Amino acid sequence: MKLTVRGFDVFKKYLNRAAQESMVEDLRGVLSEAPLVQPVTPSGKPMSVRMSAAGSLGWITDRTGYRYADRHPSGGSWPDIPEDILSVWHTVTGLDRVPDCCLINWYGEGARMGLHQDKDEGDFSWPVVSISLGDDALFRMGNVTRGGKTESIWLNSGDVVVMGGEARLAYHGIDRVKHGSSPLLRNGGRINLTLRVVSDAT
Ligand code: MD3
Ligand code: FE
Repeated sequence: MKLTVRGFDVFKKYLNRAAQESMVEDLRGVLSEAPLVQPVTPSGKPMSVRMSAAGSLGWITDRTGYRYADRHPSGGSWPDIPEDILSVWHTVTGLDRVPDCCLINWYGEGARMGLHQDKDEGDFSWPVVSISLGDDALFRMGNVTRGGKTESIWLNSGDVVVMGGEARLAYHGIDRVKHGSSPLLRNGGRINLTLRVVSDAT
């Protein structure tokens, strides 16, 4: 089932339970090579979300700023993006181009992500694809400028969202996660994957 909310295409339950489980298995492999880290914003504030990445680039933040980097903060290169994740990207976007980054956001109890825009990529004409796994999350969508009315929807395990066109630069965030609402991850929590084209180079 696909619905469109403010230019965001939401595919409810795009992945069935078996597909979600095998994706989580693949991610365990990725995270054993590139462990989750608790990022710190340039202001020195630790984020409540823990992060890692797969692909040629990962998004990182520390005291010196936000950026895409070709290495994990501990120095190793990022693992490849698993095939089943790439396949979701190609199918929902219809693009041949491979994403540069699969950012992995992990939400434990109480984690959230404030309203922000994603502006560290080189070309905003490429869409961003999000895959939700695990606990239910309240996703808030705003406007391309700060302020104004926002709209919220629940994202459940297996949902896929495509942000393209106008929606690509809209403010968005995660207000809360219902800890323990999904049986997918043994100890609860939520994983969100975002697939992005970062560099313009072809
Ligand atoms: C709208 N992640 O990693 S996914 C992020 O659930 C991020 O972890 C949230 O925002 C999460 O930057 C929301 C949905 C999403 C992802 C990227 C977007 C919405 C977006 C990029 C542009 C516009
Ligand atoms: Fe974002």
